[in-house]
Amino acid sequence: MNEFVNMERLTPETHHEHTRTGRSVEALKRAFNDNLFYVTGQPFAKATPQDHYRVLAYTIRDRLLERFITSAQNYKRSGAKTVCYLSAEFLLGPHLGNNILNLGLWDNVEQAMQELGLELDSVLEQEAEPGLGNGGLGRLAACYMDSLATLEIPAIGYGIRYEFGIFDQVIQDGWQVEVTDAWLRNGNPWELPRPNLRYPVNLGGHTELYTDENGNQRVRWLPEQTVYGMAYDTPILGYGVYNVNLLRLWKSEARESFDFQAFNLGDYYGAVNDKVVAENLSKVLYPNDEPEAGKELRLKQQYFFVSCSLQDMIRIALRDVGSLDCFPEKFAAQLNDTHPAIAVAELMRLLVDEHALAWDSAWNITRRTFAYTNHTLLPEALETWSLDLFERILPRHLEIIREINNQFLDEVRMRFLGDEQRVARMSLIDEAGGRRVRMANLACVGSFAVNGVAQLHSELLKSTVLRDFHELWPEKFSNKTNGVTPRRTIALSNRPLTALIDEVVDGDWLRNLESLRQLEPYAENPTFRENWRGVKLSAKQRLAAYVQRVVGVTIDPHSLFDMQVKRIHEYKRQHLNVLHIVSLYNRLKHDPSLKITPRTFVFGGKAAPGYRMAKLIIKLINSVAEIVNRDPQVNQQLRVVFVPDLNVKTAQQIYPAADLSEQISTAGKEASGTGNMKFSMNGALTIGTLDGANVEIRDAVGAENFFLFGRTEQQVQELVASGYQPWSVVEQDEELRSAIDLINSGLFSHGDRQLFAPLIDDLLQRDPYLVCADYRSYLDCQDQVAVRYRDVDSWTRMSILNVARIGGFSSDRAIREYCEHIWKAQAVTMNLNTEIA
Ligand code: NBG
Repeated sequence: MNEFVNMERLTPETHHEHTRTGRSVEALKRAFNDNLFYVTGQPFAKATPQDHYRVLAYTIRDRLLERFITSAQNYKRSGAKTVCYLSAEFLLGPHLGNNILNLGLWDNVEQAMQELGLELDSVLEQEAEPGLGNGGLGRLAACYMDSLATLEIPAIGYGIRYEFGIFDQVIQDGWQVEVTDAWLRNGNPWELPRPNLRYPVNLGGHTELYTDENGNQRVRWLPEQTVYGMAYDTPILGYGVYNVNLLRLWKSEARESFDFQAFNLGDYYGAVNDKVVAENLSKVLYPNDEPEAGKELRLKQQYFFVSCSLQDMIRIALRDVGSLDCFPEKFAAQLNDTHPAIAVAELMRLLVDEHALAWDSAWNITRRTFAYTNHTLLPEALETWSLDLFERILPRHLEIIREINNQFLDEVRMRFLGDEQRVARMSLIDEAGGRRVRMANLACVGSFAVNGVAQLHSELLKSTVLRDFHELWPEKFSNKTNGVTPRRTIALSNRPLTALIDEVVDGDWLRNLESLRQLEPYAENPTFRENWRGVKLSAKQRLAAYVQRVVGVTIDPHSLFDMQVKRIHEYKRQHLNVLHIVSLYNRLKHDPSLKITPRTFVFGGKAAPGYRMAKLIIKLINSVAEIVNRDPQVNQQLRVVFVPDLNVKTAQQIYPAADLSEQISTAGKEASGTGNMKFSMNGALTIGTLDGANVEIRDAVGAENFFLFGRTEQQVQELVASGYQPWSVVEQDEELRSAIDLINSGLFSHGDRQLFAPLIDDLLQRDPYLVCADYRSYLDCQDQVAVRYRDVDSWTRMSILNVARIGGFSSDRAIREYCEHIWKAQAVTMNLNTEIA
């Protein structure tokens, strides 16, 4: 008999009386008390809120583990293909609420807590989130893990267990101050350390030729240093299904706590030092948008996690299949941006040097294993490594890349006779000037599929940065528009909205988000609209209370909540938003009787620590906020707040409260955006440019339910090509000029006229992101927003329609497309009673 068939018998969780895994309120209470005693070693009366969190986390984890183990066994037995998502970032957000939701235990846990005299929300509040990502890219990886599990696709997420995630942001005197994120301080109940899963990772040194026992010429790498990667596993439970997938993160370690030989030789400090150096590798997440300096550690990090992951995959393949020939049938490995692109060379090295495959067979396997997602068109964000650095850290990989490059460039030469410029552009090594390894080129050459993350972005990839590759291999390219998980975006963040949707939408809409279409007719139902507004108002009241507590500013939940929440970056144009605020301030000051639609502007987002302009934008927002909020002549109609420390947890408070979502990047710069989807799913209307996924969101919700402004990507190109002169735009627009003058006057900077000069001068002289050029169109559009908001019913109608039509932006849809077109991966369905094939 199949030992995995009868899960009814295997699974004690179906028995209410079973404390360790039972699902009833009684069983949960008993388990909680049990764990409180045995895990924290404390009597109930002495437990702190943090203890309550930890104990509930273990209680819930107990209810995942059997599913976790059974899933792994079933996946193995089924022989199904496994998706490996290689990503330097996974921005997971707190686990506890998500796991309770996905287990279908919300009501029972809530009641159990209540009966124990605790409040579930306060317990959830205690969790320190794993901030192992910068923003959209890392959060996307987490949404995709959620969808893979929910769609029952066997998958492993591979990444780095950073000891310090993205820094915590504190605002002092209006400036961003970075504080280290010690998320592991209180331990992490969700991870299972796997001391038996450790892989060596070599760094530095040199290579040498040798002849093996069969008389073949081989290469040996004699590294300068070897560190070890140890696995830490986190179970990723699907929503409403039995499947639990695996997130495997690597922590770097020295071989031994002490190098005993050095110890015996008396070099005590040298021995400890090796340990320190090895452990540094997974110490801290790099904030993106950083200037080039000091990135040696970053290259080592990338190689470290990729090498551990590929060694792990090879171990699994040899264990399950017994050979590496079928590696591409066993695994589809997705490269999340170029951060793991070194995998192409590393898999070649492992296959050729370590497993003695012939070069051609190894290359055949490699090219059929990887697929690459590009996440940006910004030239400064395309990764390259100086040849010197690369050779110093990864001498063997440079040899391999040169060999791949030789064969590849021959292919190019044969296809495009005599086109040596093309050969130079496509080379994996940029031979001009600085001599650098181009990671995007390596990813394209080593992958069977390349995709962008929104239609416009994928088109621009083909016509700009990856044009040559598209001309060579058009069949490799496709689009996979991003998506976000409705479980966290709606169900966890916005329970009142979830309950209201539940009342009228049939079926399991959280698993089939297109069902939200059923909401459309309710846009015409006055009672439903009233309830819809009630839900929005309650979210705004919650946020207002949060802002009062955290920022100390009072905001009016009846005003229009106008929000821009995302990383701070010039291309995202938070400063365009600020120019609108300053213009409204000007209007109100010049006409004291003027009545505008009262607005609360909410900003949130981190700036890279080394990105001076972005940090100055934060200071500007806070400086404008200080004056506006204090001025009694305007502050009944205008308020500005900067919510500090945007992360997954704080974002969950913010999205539900938005009336208006600012998606105002310069057309052609935002690859996709995912915040745009999160706001829209929570009933906010979008003001946006035709950029990234905005284009598709507008198509989906209807142009009449979207506030469009600004130049198109084409018009941006044309304006730049024709010699854009920002100051001449400013000269011709009096309102823009007054806004800029007001900032220059020192009003917002206690009379200091120099403070914002770098920002203003850049706007007047270069304005690389066309803030001035789009200002007029933006302001006119904002005036329309103000008018439309006053028509309460029509606004509510638009809001309902936005949610009704946003179903296509679920990450389930995106993952289905990846599975079907790229990964060729299929579900392994499990349920309590049926047999699996
Ligand atoms: C970001 C883009 C966003 C996009 C996310 C997820 C990087 C390199 N890119 O527009 O800027 O939504 O990726 O695809 O972080």
